[in-house]
Amino acid sequence: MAINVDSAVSEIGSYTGKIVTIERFILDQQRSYPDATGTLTNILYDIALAAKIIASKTTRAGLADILGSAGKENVQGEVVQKLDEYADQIIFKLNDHTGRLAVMASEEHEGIIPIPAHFPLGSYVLLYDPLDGSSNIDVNVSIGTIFAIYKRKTEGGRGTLEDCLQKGRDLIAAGYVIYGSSTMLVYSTGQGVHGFTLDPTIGEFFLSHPNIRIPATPKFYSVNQGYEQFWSEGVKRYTEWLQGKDKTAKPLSLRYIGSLVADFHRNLLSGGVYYYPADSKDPTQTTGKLRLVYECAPMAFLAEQAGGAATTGTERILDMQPTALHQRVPIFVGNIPLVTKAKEFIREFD
Ligand code: AHM
Ligand code: MG
Repeated sequence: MAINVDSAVSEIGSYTGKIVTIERFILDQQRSYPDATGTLTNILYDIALAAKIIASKTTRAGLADILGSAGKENVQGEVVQKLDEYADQIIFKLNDHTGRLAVMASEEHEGIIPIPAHFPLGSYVLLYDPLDGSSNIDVNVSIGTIFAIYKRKTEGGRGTLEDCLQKGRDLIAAGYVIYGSSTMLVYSTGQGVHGFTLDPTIGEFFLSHPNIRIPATPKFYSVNQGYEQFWSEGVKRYTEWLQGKDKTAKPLSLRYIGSLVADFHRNLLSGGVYYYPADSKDPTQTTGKLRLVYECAPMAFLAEQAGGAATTGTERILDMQPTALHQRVPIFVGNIPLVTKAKEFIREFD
């Protein structure tokens, strides 16, 4: 039987008539760096493979006997879901023995994760949030994996905490996987942001969203407005401005999933701002909820690469020097004018 190549190509989302798998794309990008050794390329492949394995598990979560809490709490005192542990282990196991990494750190572990002594060491550092938005797992809402890759700073021996606590502006690559109505991997190595959609029937990621730019006209603002009473005056007034209450700007629609990857992804493609501000809801934790190294820095890197911005309200996220692995910071991320406005309100009222 003759295969209609043209229709096969358009079906899998080629943008130039070429079939562009994630492998081909990453290799093409690598070729533009004559000194590249291929190590980063291979780390990205391993993450893509982890994404496929995690996707196959998450889409069957309701069927397999894996749904629900594992009955433990993580270092932040949150209930750990079984799928979190699974995703955490998959990413670790695919990367521990390759000789590409000096050290890893995961949102699910209190300290750094050393490379086991019997495996070789490499020069890169991998930080990851294996399954972000995990409270959404048992209600079938989109969740995601976030990753950040740095070059090690220390020389020789095993990687250290210092290697993991680097400024976001020194990221070599960052990205996320969204497990939604389809599975997508979105990443940047500092040459724009590119999105790949998984064809589950053949288990391959294809380039579907080359060179993503945040649309100039934003549509959405995304925040947990249930916590408004705990916000500062600046954040309250900023939110009213987003709602168009002062009549100087058109109102934006509110969309909030409660899953950072999904909220960020929607705003990346549609334009808008996501924020998780500092609040006074928990007096012991007044710096916002999201973690700098696992969540905010990689998303800030992607936002800037897509023509957007990210701030704590007073400081560019990518300029922040992390002081602890699980440090939390406020974040406002999205279209530059919306992020700038957040800083203005905070400067004036807080
Ligand atoms: P997690 O990493 O423990 O899943 O928590 C992070 C999640 C984000 O995905 C999401 O944006 C936020 O927590 C939602 O928090 P809230 O329920 O307070 O709005
Ligand atoms: Mg998270």
